[in-house]
Amino acid sequence: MGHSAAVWDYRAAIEVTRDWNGIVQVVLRSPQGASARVSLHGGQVMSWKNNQGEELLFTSSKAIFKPPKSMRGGIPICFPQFGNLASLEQHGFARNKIWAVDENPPPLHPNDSDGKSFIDLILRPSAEDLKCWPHSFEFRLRISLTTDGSLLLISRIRNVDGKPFSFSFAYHTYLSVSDISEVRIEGLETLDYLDNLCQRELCTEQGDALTFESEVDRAYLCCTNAIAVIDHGKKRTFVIQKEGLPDVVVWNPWDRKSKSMLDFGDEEYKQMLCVDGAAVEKPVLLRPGEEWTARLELSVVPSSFCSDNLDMQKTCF
Ligand code: TA6
Repeated sequence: MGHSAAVWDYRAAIEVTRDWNGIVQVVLRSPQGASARVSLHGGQVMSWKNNQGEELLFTSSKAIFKPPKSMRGGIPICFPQFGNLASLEQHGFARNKIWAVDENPPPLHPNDSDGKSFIDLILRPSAEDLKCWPHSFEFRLRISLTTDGSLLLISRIRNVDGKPFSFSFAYHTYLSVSDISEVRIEGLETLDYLDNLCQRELCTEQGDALTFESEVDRAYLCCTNAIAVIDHGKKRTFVIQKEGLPDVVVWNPWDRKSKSMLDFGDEEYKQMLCVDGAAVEKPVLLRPGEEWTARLELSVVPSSFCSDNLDMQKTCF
């Protein structure tokens, strides 16, 4: 369990519980009252609340909390593939496995620990996993809550096999919004994207902020390392900052697809938007011994914030 000596007793900031399936959940708390709940099922963030106890992530009222299926909501980890492009299950197996607490993780930068309550998890392939994806890996995931209530996810995936392997990846992030008609995304303007509703056809985003009037399922390519999801209805903006993740997947199922999902309410598309830090266009290649790191920081600021405040460096060259 992660903690660091400080005025705020991080040991008290971490609570271990079990869900109704007996699976361990860890609750991280910040000094001002924010919290994050993580399940060892899938290494999935189930909840992220601000200092006022407001839930910031979407969870379907029809979510199925029974392994191996991942809960519809929170932040499922999509690895070793995003999508259903190969023999693996949709979005890979990592989100359907029971992870373990990593008692002795290789050190991260002191900034990744100082002033944060965090938990370190690890996933290694089972014999069953190796049958369907014959590559030995260690996937270390650190989930942190900063003193100001931001949520930080750091994935470190190491090839511990004797041969190279490639994978795709996404932090499949279900944001809770007031109403999808009140939401716009800034920071994706003019970028190319693969349209999953048109056989991954390559398209180009127009010049204005992205708004929503129908189903959207797109992978934006070579994105800036920060984008803003502005929710006019709640007068708040999600700021998504990422490193090592060149792409951003944006998904809203809208009405027809919502009705086709058993673990999703017919009208729930109005209250959610998936904006995923991802590496999906170009698979990540790891040679034996190499490690890949992907960081995602989610924070919430008052809605006066806009993309002018974003650091708009591109993540692809
Ligand atoms: O976000 C893109 C996407 O691949 C959509 O096509 C949709 O399938 C969504 O992920 C949810 O996937 P899931 O396997 O969690 O139902």
